[in-house]
Amino acid sequence: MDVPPPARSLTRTTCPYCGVGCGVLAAPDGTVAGDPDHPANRGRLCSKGMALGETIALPGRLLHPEVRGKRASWGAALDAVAEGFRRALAERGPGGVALYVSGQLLTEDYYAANKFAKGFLGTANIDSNSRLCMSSAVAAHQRAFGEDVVPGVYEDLESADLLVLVGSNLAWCHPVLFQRVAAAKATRPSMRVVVVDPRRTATCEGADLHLPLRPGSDVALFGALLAHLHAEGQADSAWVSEHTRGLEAALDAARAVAPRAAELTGLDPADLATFFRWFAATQRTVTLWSQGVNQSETGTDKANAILNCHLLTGRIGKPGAGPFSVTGQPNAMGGREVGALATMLAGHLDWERPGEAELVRGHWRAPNIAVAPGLKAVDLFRAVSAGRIGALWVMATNPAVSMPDGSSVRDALRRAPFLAVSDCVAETDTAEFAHVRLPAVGWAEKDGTVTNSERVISRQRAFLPPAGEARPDWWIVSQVAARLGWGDAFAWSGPADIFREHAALTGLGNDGRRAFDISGLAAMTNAEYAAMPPTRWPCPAKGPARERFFSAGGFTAGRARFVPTPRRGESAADGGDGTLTLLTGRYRDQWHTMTRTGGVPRLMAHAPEPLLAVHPEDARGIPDGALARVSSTQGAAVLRLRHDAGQRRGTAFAPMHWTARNAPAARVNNAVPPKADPVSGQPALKSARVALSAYEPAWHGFLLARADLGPGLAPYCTTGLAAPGVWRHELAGAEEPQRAFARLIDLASPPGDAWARLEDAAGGLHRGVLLEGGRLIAALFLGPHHRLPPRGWLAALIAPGADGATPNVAAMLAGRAMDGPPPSPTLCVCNGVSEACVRGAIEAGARSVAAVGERTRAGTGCGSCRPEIAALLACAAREAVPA
Ligand SMILES: Nc1nc2c(c(=O)[nH]1)N[C@H]1C(S)=C(S)[C@@H](COP(=O)(O)OP(=O)(O)OC[C@H]3O[C@@H](n4cnc5c(=O)[nH]c(N)nc54)[C@H](O)[C@@H]3O)O[C@H]1N2
Ligand SMILES: Nc1nc2c(c(=O)[nH]1)N[C@H]1C(S)=C(S)[C@@H](COP(=O)(O)OP(=O)(O)OC[C@H]3O[C@@H](n4cnc5c(=O)[nH]c(N)nc54)[C@H](O)[C@@H]3O)O[C@H]1N2
Ligand code: SF4
Ligand SMILES: [Mo]
Repeated sequence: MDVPPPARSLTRTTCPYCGVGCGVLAAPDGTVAGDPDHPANRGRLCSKGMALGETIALPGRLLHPEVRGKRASWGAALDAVAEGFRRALAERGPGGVALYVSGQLLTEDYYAANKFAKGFLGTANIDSNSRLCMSSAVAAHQRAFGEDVVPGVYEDLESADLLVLVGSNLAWCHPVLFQRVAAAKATRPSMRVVVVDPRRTATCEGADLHLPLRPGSDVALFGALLAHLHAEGQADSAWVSEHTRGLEAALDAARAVAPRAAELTGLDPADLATFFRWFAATQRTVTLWSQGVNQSETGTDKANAILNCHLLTGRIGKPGAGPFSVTGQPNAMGGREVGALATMLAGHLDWERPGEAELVRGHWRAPNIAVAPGLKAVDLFRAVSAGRIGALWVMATNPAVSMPDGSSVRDALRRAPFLAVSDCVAETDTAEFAHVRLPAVGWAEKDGTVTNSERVISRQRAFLPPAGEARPDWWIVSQVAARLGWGDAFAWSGPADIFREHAALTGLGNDGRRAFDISGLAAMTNAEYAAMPPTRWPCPAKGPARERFFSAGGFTAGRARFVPTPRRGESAADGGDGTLTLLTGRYRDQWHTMTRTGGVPRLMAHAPEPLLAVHPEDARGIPDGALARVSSTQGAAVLRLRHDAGQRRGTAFAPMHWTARNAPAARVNNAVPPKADPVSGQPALKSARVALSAYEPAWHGFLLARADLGPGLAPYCTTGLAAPGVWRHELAGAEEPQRAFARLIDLASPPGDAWARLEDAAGGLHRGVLLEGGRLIAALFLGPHHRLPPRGWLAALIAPGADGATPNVAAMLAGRAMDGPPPSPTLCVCNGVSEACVRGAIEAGARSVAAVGERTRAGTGCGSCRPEIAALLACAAREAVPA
């Protein structure tokens, strides 16, 4: 294996978080900056990207292989994985083994895993967390175009006159793209932005229209739009007749829903009319969509309903016009390219097209190529649960948290006869069940490529040596393959070898028939690969390269297809039956299951605890800040309730991020049933029907300490960093408060440590602070009410290294800061500016985001918080206008 020499100067690499794919300049000391030359971000980074340096040296890395909980050599661990698979193959055949992989693998890792499974294990039971993420978009592209292709590029979002964002919280989930859009709109105010989302998100700030539709009603909305566009004579008839088929059937289905559009979507008919008018009148229209579309029982139809509108108007693959599915993970696109989903082959080749499986078999010299699709994620874990999978290998994903029906998935993992987990972090909810743990290199150590949402392939380059004994994922796969007797086919000396093999595959039998063709990169030398600049596909060995697809037809299927999207069983939202629709999703500063972002104190400051947002009138009398339970037929979760007038009536929103490590009661996927879209198999992660009730513990409390005391302190327990070196546990429990207080004091300190206490047993009030050498080192507050003294100033006192005078114990126990402003959540994590401080600046006369920035520095760093500052300004402006 070639190991690149450690970097001495700045390394050009790519952010490992979202699918925007920002270029990063990284220094060996871990300092990062946006790469001014990268086409995706031109120097920008969001809050998560800016904090990458702080994730590099996080504790908790998996540093060496482990077999059954014990440290093992690489040889022993690889032998154990090979043996696990050998045995399962012998007992059950190729259908009895499986891999579950991830859009966070590099293309080279992904290619290796797919080749191993489909070519050599002989099974297509390799699915990816992209099933939970992109599979509805993939299926819709395939149905419409005959191939999974995103036709446009990011510049189209900037040059559009109308940008429609559907089920996308771009401001938080693709922040740099959102900033590009905001900048374009600022220089060209005639550009319009419409947001289609049941809740009012940060993305709505500055939008011209927000359509808070009923969850799941996107098919009706875009069906009605199709009928409207046709009726208004907006069809590009010549283009449609030359390049498409199936319009009449799609129109029939659309006309059936159109008259009921307002009723079905629950939207104001005037807003609907405005949207339809704008869409009809604007040639340069981009419709961008994300998980509010894909993660639905009608996800594929939703996406096709959007594609239909673009096909009818011929607005596709043109500057400023086209449908645009944005990818979530850094390499969601790369995974689709290598075909590492159970329903794909490799290199956009397909079992269904005659001869293509044979091409792949030949290229791989595969003895035993899979002949048909394998199990999709939900079915895969069901099969594990039913004992039909003898060996499972999970790479770079945390299904115990991220899959719906969380408790069944954990049961399945527990029951698997053999489970290998490759991760860079030691203790994940999934790794808990592993027989073998394999340490993978982390972001700063990885070397390979990723493809972003606009088909740009970028290099991730290592700038640090591997931590401990960690190894690249492709290498781990190749070593297991070698032990199973397939070493020749996996004898790569580095990622460049794999990339060339992958690139060559995309040219086989292609001749312009498939859009995905990077055969022009197959002859790259190692040096060229090392220096490869961001490169958009296609890059065919023969024939023209191009920016966009399909403006002049040329669909992989010959003609594009209008897919009829009749209304089928969308959930009856709006709480008519007393239940709410649980929309789950993301927070601005957290990445999925928090294995990296959760370790950075300033990224925890924006949302220290998971919140359940509901409209105040749906709160069932439960006060803001109290604990609430949501329960479905599947299971339940407990979160802190947040009244939010921006939440559509009949819906609730909860983040997907918290885990058994940091908030066991708040794992929302315990309440999400494993229902899936019938076409794509993508789970409906945004439409659980839940009942809301008060969660009434005997006591509420918090504990601040210089150690993580674990997630088991109380039935409700969240854990997070409140300041560097200070852990904050939010607690609630059923036992008698005095007992709980004594128990927690014992847990939090060595016996004999003297806590200063203030207790009122009759009132259920118990407070204690622990000092060491005049410095505060822990605080425990319990009370009968969820309203407890603020934590921020206590956390600041506990922080190791924080200087300051000996604190006033009486004031601390009284829960009073001696001086200083009341604490409030941190809005701007770059400059540590609180929401209260921003409000203060607005009260003092700041009237724009820039003016707030001048006074407070908020919003002058990465800019991720600007939408929230704008929201506070808008709110203040509304309050200032007399009713
Ligand atoms: N900060 C942060 N950024 C991320 C990630 C992260 O973990 N954290 N993850 C990345 C990944 S992998 C992904 S896939 C993307 C996801 O990016 P997004 O899809 O933008 O994020 P979500 O919050 O999952 O959901 C988007 C919105 O869908 C809305 N929605 C729910 N149901 C419906 C519906 O029926 N119709 C419509 N129109 N809208 C609906 C929700 O209210 C929510 O605001 O983010 C990527 N970026
Ligand atoms: N309720 C609900 N559930 C959801 C969603 C939702 O919106 N709502 N969204 C879904 C979507 S879109 C997604 S993409 C998934 C994401 O869900 P997951 O993929 O389960 O979440 P991550 O925390 O990103 O898990 C990645 C794991 O890989 C590890 N890792 C990082 N880099 C590497 C590497 O290079 N090699 C290896 N071997 N390991 C690595 C990390 O430490 C981490 O443990 O969640 C899905 N689940
Ligand atoms: S927008 Fe943020 S998370 Fe996404 S790639 Fe860029 S810096 Fe990374
Ligand atoms: Mo995703």
